[in-house]
Amino acid sequence: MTTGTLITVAPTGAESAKAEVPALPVTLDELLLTAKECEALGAAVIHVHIRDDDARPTLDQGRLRDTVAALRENTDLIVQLSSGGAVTDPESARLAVLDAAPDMASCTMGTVNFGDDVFLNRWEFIVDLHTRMQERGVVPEYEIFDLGHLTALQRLLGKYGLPHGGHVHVDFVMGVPGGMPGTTATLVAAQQMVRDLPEGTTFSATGIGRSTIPVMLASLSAGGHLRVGMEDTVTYAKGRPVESNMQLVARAVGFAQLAQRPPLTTAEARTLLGVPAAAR
Ligand code: KMH
Ligand code: ZN
Repeated sequence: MTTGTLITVAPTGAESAKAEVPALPVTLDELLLTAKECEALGAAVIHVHIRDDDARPTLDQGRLRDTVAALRENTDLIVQLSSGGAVTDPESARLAVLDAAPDMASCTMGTVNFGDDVFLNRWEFIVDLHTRMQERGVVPEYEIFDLGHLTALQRLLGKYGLPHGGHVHVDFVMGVPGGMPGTTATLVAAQQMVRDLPEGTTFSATGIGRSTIPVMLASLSAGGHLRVGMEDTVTYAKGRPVESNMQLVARAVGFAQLAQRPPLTTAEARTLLGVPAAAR
């Protein structure tokens, strides 16, 4: 593979508590600072979950719109809103995320046990999300927590057609307790299954917790791209909490450069993913 590396930063997530992880960006100001610094380091996409005034996960429409606008104003990053939210969010609020008109949104391809919880993604809900994104010109990133989710994606695309922009991009979220493990063998199995998807399909990978580094190395060597951030890991090394999202992006950039697959610019990432240039 000669292509560069698409680096996505997922800075916040919905699972960690600010009280336990003080470095987590939860306010709009904290998010913007993180976004600007991660872009300067080499990130091209930001996967966004937002929090309320009490730092709890929210899908509040006004906040989502303000966040999209502020990220567009202050960065050239591709803005990808999470439609996954928190495990407690209702389907209606998750679909309404699209009303904030992001460049991209996540679309999880099936239900998965999520630690002690269940991350519910019914087939009809997935179809709704996919077809609404097609209608509104939002580019999906298909989140794959288990190998069967790739089979579901093949079925979705066969029945309902390609996403907006025509390019298919998936993200392997590996190492969730209840999903596929964050191992090289599993990443290779997932990569093999990507071959059954439309030609040119690209993949990123992220490993939760201690699978972060093995998954990053496996993905780079398999021609995949990277997602990193405090949504996925809050430990940098054994006994060392992550200091910032920038620390994780900087490490990913270093690995990508060592692999001679340097970070894609935001413009290159837009071309790869079929996301139109930002309207400024
Ligand atoms: N917070 C998880 C329950 C996504 O962003 O689309 C779901 C998640 C996936 O993070
Ligand atoms: Zn997420």
